[in-house]
Amino acid sequence: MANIIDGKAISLAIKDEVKAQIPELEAKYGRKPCLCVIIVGENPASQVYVRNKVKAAEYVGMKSMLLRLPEETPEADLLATIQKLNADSEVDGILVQLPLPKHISEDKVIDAIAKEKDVDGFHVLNVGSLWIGDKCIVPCTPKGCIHLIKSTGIDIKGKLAVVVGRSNIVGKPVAKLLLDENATVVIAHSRTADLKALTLQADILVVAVGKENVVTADMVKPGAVVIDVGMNRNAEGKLCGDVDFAGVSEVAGWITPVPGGVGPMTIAMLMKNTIECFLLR
Ligand code: BQF
Repeated sequence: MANIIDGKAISLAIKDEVKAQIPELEAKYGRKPCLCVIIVGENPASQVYVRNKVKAAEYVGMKSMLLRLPEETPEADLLATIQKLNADSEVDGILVQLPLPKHISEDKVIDAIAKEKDVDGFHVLNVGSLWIGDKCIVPCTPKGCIHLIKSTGIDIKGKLAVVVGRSNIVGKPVAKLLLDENATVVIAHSRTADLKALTLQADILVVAVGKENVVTADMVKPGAVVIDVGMNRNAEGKLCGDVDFAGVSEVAGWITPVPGGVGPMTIAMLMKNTIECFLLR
């Protein structure tokens, strides 16, 4: 039976660290860090996510702003809002909740954010810096995944890490971070010829596809560390990941649950990134 990696507890410890830092930062710089979250439209999942982010900011004692814009907001208006926040010396971090309505270009919007206020680390210049190996803002979810893997005490160096999924938000950056830890990294995806043959060799398996039961017990090497980034609703409407938790937890050495695994770590890393952005300015 696998050890369960308690993302909720680990994220709480990180948030408490940040919470302890805020009064020191305020004493030193005369103001608190401030995170601004923008949501466009009424996507119910996005509503929950932005609420989690604002709640966490309140918990750690930083300033936060939530801007709600209607679904029909023209792209130009959103870009103008971002320009204003870029120029606002009180704002340290700007986050635009994704996905955006179809008439708005996510790339254009993300790249309009001043790169030193890009708390998500999605700006093209931050992505470039990440891949070159320069200092940068590291995307929250990948950063949280590495934190969870390290929490097991296993040594990442030299291990075979298989990442399933190749999104710009999780798959690609988490692969780069694993490479930085000297893992041997394979990225698998929907066109991978024999997924099971790869995953069976993985010492570390990160699954970020966005589909239920992509990884089952027969696909996992005994003792492996399994990080489930998925956030799906199953037939009964319950939250579930991309990994068959019941089955895989019989085989894996370590596994993250959903909920209570990677999700809370994403939020904790956002708090850390906001502090980093504050210190950049
Ligand atoms: C938990 C996200 C898919 C697409 C866009 C805690 C969150 C989720 C779960 C959360 C996510 C997922 C976020 C739990 C933010 C993580 O207790 O398990 C927190 O708020 N997340 C997002 O902003 O955009 C997404 C998943």
